[in-house]
Amino acid sequence: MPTLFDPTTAGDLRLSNRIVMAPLTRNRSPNAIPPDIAATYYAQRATAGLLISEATAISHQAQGYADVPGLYAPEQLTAWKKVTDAVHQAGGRIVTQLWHVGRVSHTELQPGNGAPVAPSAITANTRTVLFRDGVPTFTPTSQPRALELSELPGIVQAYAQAARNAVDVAGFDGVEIHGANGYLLDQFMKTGSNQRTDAYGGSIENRARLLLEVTRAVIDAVGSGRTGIRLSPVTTANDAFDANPQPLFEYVVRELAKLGLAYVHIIEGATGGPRELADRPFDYAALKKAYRDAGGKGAWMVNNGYDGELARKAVEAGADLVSFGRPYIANPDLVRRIHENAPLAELDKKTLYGGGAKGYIDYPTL
Ligand code: 8OZ
Repeated sequence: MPTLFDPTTAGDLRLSNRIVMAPLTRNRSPNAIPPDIAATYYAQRATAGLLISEATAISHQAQGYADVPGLYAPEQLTAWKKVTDAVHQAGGRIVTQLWHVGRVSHTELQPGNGAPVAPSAITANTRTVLFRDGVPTFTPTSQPRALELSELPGIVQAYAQAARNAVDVAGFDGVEIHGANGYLLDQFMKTGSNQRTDAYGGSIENRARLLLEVTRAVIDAVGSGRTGIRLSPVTTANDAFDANPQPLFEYVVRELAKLGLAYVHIIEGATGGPRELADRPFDYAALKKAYRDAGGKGAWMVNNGYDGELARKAVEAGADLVSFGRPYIANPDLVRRIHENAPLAELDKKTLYGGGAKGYIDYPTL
């Protein structure tokens, strides 16, 4: 029986253990360019089997928060290369998370101050982070406009180009498609945000179409062994809601199984909140079985609210990888702390979003 601390592989990625740093938005990238201290921040955490970068915009239109990084301009890629070099120097592996926020944005952040784009013109009941006098301020998202059918191929291509940029130029070991947390691809999949009547709305097959097209295009760009995906079947994040998530996500993972991904990353329950939701029941074992029965060979990564004990149990129950988000902020040596059953440091909420080195690269190791 493998343990959390045994090496493994996820597609083409060789990982020194099964503990993963989950993507964490930190809003420290003015002009969408990661700061120099991002190299220190990620390298400090390189003992994780795999680091997943903070969510990173695939285009200007894809951006929904102040000071989040991008993967579409040369200065951004040059800055990311410093990060990936530092992580590799420290013996780690790092993939980036490909992000299009869809309707979770604000006109202030959009090209030409236009409306954010979405499957349908339904405003999300959620807030984004803008800076007001340098202070991160939660602000309601703007009314979106529905994407034209003719715009969708361009969005698929933007994912593929960002993936190529990430691997070929910025030196990432791979990419994770952000299909979770109420952002664009999740908006298309779920009934609460998709009222389209074309080939991208209505049936499960239609609602899953954009996610699967993006996945195929990214695989064509960087290879299936370097491509992972993150899904959140029942999250409440960003007003996400689907009337019948079990058959939707079982269909999605059966289709993904045919594509040969490096890993499938599942947020169980409400992102950063309860793992079980009374009004949104979901059978994760059935989801994994649907993937394996359809021939899916990618690593199965579980997430949300794990501690060392729960993670050990998850691996015993057959999870291949366990990702930790918030615990990684204040515990750069989380692998060692879990291994030694050492106490975990608490993060400072005041320095979570925005700012500089404080609360970013100054959390000590044991
Ligand atoms: C917290 C704040 C802003 C963005 C996600 C990218 O939930 C995020 C995010 C999280 O996936």
